[in-house]
Amino acid sequence: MEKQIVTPKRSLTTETEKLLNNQVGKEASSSSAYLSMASWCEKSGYANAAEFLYRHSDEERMHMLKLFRYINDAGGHALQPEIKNIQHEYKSLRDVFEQVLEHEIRVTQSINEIVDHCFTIKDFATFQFLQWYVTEQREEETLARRALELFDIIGEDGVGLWTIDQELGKLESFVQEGGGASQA
Ligand code: OFO
Repeated sequence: MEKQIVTPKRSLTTETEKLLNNQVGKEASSSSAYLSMASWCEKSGYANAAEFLYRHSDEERMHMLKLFRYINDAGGHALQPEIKNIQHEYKSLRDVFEQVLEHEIRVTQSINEIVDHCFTIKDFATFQFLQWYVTEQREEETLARRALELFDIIGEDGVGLWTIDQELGKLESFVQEGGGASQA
């Protein structure tokens, strides 16, 4: 009997597809968490912190969509994630930014695991695609760390919180202009 040759329809493995969809969920929940934080900051009178987090919520949605489109382009099936357990109340402005930093560190670890997986199985196309996220995470962690440092540098007493809120409004341009230590 003649041997049948099966041509694979895609190089994306099921395992990689699952990991990428899982990351879609993480980016979507980042977007939702930052939106919720933005709302809390806005109603608490921290207008600049709110704007910062509204922008970041949009950015996270863009991160999600970039992955989403990649999965389908690579022959997989991108799945709309379900977002649950959104926190609506925060102890303080500092609590918000502590959570942002913890969140970004978890996302970096998750990206690193997928990058490692892709390298191991020699999926170099996805490995290369993910380099954008590697760079992005480094920037996002720097930004979150700088935000948190403001609380220690300025102090929260008196007009401290008001000043911190003002400085949060300038932080992105400061980091983009090379104020972050990650620019080495
Ligand atoms: Fe998508 O970078 Fe933050 O989480």
